[in-house]
Amino acid sequence: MEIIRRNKALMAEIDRIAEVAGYLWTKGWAERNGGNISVNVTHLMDDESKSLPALAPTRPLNEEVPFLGGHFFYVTGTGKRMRYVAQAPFDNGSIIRIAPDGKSFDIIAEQPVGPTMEIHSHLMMHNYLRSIGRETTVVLHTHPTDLIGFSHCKPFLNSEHLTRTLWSMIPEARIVVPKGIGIVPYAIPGTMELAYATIEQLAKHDMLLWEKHGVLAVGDDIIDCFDAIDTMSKSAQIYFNARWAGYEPVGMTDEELEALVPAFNLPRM
Ligand code: 2HA
Ligand code: ZN
Repeated sequence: MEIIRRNKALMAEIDRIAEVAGYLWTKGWAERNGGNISVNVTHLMDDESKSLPALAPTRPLNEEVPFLGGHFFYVTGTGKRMRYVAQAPFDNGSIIRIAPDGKSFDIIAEQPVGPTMEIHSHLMMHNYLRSIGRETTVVLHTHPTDLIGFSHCKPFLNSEHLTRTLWSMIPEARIVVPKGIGIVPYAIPGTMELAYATIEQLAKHDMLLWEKHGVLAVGDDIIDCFDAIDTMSKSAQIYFNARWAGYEPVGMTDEELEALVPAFNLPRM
């Protein structure tokens, strides 16, 4: 569709989403159709792209998203594989337009690819973040093996303990994820129960561990969201490698961790 392809700013963002989808696959975080991405692209839509006709019947939303009325999102498709999103983002995802009343959406480009099963929860997250005045554009969900591993160990199903452990493996972890990682108790994928529990945690954290399922990151930039998860995954690998080698890693001390706050002007959790 020419109208979309002519929009250079939008296509540049689609390219960055495809780049990250490729990383998710090569990292081993995206088995089969694991994971999903939604990005608010409203600021990148020109008048022509905004008024594209619907490609499929209007779909109702489970929950109203009044703060997203008239917004546009690129969303990965239901059942689609990240490795193919990387190659062909418009065969494996689509752009949707939220109705002005925030009660339904239309798929407008480029093909009628139905959005991820997590669309209702993604939109509720975007809506919640806007409702508290944040301009967050990205919700990235993926299945990093090492971080999911922590959620199978009871003591780590505690946000403070898990955050402290991951932060203390390398200084970058606290610098890149200053609000730490929140825990969302297990709930069936795609359900509103999972969506509500997720929103509760987004009040405090920009990265969440979905128990026995995956990780979710929100932010203003898709590459930054990937980098945040990648950094925490690196910490997880250092921790597990030490345990496999037979020792408990020493970890950075409280003083060492604390000194990062003024040095990098970090917000407190
Ligand atoms: O899209 O990862 O959480 C497949 C999933 C569901
Ligand atoms: Zn998932």
